[in-house]
Amino acid sequence: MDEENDLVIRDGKIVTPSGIIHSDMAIKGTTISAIGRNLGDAKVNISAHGKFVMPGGIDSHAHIEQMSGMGQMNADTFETATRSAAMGGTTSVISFAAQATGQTLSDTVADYTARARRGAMIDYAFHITITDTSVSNFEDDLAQLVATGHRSLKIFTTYNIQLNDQKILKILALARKYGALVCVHAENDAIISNAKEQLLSAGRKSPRYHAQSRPRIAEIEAVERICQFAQYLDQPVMLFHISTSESASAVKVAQARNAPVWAETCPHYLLMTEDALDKPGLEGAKFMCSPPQRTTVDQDSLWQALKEGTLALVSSDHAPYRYDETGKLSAGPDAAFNEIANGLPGLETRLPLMFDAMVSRGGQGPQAFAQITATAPAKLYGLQKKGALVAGMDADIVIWDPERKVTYGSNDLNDNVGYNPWEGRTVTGWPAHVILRGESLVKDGHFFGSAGAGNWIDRPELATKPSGGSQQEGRT
Ligand code: DUC
Ligand code: ZN
Ligand code: ZN
Repeated sequence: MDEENDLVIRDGKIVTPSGIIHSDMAIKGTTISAIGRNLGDAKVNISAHGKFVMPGGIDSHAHIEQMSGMGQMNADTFETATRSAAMGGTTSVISFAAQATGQTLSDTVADYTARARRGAMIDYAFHITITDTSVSNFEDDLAQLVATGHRSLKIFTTYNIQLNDQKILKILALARKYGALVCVHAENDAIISNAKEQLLSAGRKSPRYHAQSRPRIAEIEAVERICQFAQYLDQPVMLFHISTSESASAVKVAQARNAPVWAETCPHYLLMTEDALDKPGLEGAKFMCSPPQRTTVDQDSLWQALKEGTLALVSSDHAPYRYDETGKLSAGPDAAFNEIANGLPGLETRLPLMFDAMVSRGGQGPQAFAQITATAPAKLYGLQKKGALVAGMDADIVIWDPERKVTYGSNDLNDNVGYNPWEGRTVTGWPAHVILRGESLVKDGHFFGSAGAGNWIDRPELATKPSGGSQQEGRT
């Protein structure tokens, strides 16, 4: 006789890749064992009547317990960041193992592994951020790390950790050789330096000038260049945080000619404009990120690009700094925009914002939401047992209450940031019950996680290969 189920979620609208099924879902141990009716008894039964049963969110771009490009430690530990993520319905995160200058890649990954093992409450993987290719054992370390399941790298074209074109090509070639995806922060550094210099010499230093200091053309140029590099070497890349209409078009054009490129955007580009920076005093610093928020025209283009699949997914780019002297105001109350850390918290708000915009107001439906917040990131980054509600997959599940309305307050998140950039915004739809590998992590606002309970996610291979137009995989 069949063993009893550990958990059955009954009578929910189960959002699967092949459709929405009004049914029950059984979990044995850490795994989804069946979807259907008459699944038998269970040790625990949960009613999901009137609710959506969704895959746990996967946030594939978050900065945790990490130094910024400007050399500042961010505000969250793995413990605070992953608690916050879980409270917002996210059960897996890919953060960064960021190489310090002179540090070997193996030491880098060992460092971040130790931090995550201590604190992480949800499952995690790392993008290895490469900033210094001159360190000892570079290629052997890289080969070894990729072979042991670290299947994504991250590089910058700007900040003091940028790689020049020659080094970028070298990394793309190595990634191709060993089988990793390369994620890119793509903005042209020379254009930014030029714009910054002009603004500062004219005395324009308040946060609102941050947007002008990173002109849209800086992003467009670098995105186009990286698309060409990806095609030249036939090496898949993921273009991070697309903010402009023209960059989205450049990605679309590159995909049409079969360049192996994917791209993502973030809620703050879809739902904020550069007006967010234009506040009294330094208040605008709370919203400063790079690339900066743009215009409503860009927002429309990004939404369209998401619908078409040009943009494959939405991540948070969680980059947490407190609005005090430990974070945004570390250069004092008269800081110029170029002395203020870039980034805003987003792990906890990404899913409710996207559910509200796509499902409650946008008419795109829960399947499209699950695709861009869980299924696509799992596929593109090789998280083989995550991102879809199918028998055999990890039981990472969120029961969404589509009716619950929440208005964000000034300091109501569970991270260590101390402000909510979405203060005053009302969202409809809320992650009522969050389950990680069969165990309740959050229920009705109560948190049951524990530090160190998150597992590192091995990625034995990427779902996509660097040739033959297979980059279409993961699109809607
Ligand atoms: N920009 C980055 O490049 N990284 C973190 C946050 C940000 O705004
Ligand atoms: Zn970035
Ligand atoms: Zn980032």
